[in-house]
Amino acid sequence: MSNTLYDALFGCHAGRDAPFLHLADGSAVSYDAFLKTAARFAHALRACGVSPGDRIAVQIEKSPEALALYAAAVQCGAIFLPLNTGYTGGELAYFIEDSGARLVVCDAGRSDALADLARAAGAELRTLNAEGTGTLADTAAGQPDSFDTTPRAPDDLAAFLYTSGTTGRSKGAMLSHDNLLSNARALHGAWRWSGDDVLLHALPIFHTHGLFVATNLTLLAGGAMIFLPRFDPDAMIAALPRATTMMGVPTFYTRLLDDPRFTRDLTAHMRLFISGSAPLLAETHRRFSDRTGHAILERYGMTETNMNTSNPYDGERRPGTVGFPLPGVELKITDPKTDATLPRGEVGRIEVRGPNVFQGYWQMPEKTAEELRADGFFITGDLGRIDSDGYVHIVGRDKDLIISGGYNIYPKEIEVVIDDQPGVMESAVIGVPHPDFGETVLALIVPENGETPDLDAIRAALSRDLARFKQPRDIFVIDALPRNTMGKVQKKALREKYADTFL
Ligand code: MCA
Ligand code: AMP
Repeated sequence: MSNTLYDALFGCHAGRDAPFLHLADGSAVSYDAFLKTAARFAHALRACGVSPGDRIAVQIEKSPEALALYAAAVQCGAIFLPLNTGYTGGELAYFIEDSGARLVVCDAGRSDALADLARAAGAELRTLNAEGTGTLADTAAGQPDSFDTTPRAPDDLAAFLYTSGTTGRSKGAMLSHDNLLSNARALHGAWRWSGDDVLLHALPIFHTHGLFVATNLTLLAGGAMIFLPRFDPDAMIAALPRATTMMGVPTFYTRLLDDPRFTRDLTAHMRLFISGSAPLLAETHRRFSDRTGHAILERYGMTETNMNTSNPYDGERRPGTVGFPLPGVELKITDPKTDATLPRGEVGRIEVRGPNVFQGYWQMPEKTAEELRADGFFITGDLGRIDSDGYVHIVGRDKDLIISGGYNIYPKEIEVVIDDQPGVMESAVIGVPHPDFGETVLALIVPENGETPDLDAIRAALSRDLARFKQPRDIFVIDALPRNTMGKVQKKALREKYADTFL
């Protein structure tokens, strides 16, 4: 039997000398070398006690070895669980425990902090550093460079990606081999990816965008990536002449446009620029076209579904829209009250169905049933409409979500920490426009009667408990939160009132 994802993305490149990764120091990693590293890691995973179906929770810096660990997990039938490098110990504890991870892989700098946590959860702990060193690499070093690929069917699970929820409790989205492969295939055709493409890759590899959209697509097409550790304008400008394509969140594009070195000449040879993970302002789209002559291709996806829609490769890439459903993906707009499908032009809930839609939330059947209908349609939590030409517009969100620089933040998680502080009666956390991050986090606090909350202490508590990107950019103390007749906090009114705070 075959291994659905491994065979299509990795195994097919065995023995190929062509470059897969171009690194910042000018060196390259060939497909063959990459697959041999992956095979050694697959043996190392087995040596750590990882069996097919086990979860591997991974919080490590971006590196070729980190990517090889993903390949190794797929090859030995394990479930890969990548985690944001910014998460604190408290945040990690939940993911490790909830997923029942068999193995935790972290940077050596964090292993002391995570040792007790891993032990308590019954998981093994190994390290893998940005330079490719660490205890997992040590175990891998002596292993054979080929591995008997573990058979995996299309419906077997390949990855868990945690997404935060409105209640503040993260949910593990279960993605199957076929969820990932079918989506890579859809994008391959839609974006005309080829073995000649060289993708400028500066995204983190712990999310769908950098790991699945960018990497799986490159692997499927047999192309290469310029693999930068993070977004850095100097490195981007230096690498662009060797790239044919680039993917990024809108912040990448606004930052590049702010750089006078980012010119028409520098980008003239490029085949395609793609944006996603957050709304790309129509104004940014137009500024980009004016500067470079390229129309950014905007697409729309989610952790639970991979990519759903894309502007066309040929034809008009319409600013402010996310284009058409990808091949194999059905999309409809429904009435939130009646669930009925709405006609073109009307705003409602965006629902999607297709082979890309996940298998449910890990050990949360009720949550799964709330969002994934029995007929296979997934309620995205986004609000949108389809225009008369069929382009999908995202007009807002049905979920209380903030997207800052492409990272998702659920206000509840922050409100819970703030509400726990002395002197605080209640709080509301909202997203407001920000010139660099698109949206940023603002906290509004109502004090207990006659009290003056200590804002420094609140900031300290937030930075202890939550990743930096979730921490409010500012905190305001106000008299009361606006509420509707049902007593519900009117966040829309707050968002309007504070909209100009950072502009
Ligand atoms: C870093 N910081 C942030 C963010 N990133 N704060 C808020 N939002 C962020 N996104 C913190 C840093 O820790 C730092 O804290 C301070 O803000 C300023 O850092 P800066 O140097 O400006 O940031 P950066 O390191 O340059 O990072 C910004 C970034 C990065 C390049 C936009 O966040 C990024 O790569 N974002 C991509 C996220 C992504 O891949 N999303 C895809 C999710 P301090 O000042 O304390 O040092 S997948 C998805 O959404 C779906 C499926 C989809 O459709 O793709
Ligand atoms: P995540 O939970 O990280 O998977 O983020 C998914 C959410 O990001 C979607 O539900 C949308 O709200 C948002 N998103 C992704 N791509 C776009 C886009 N092109 N335009 C607007 N919102 C987007």
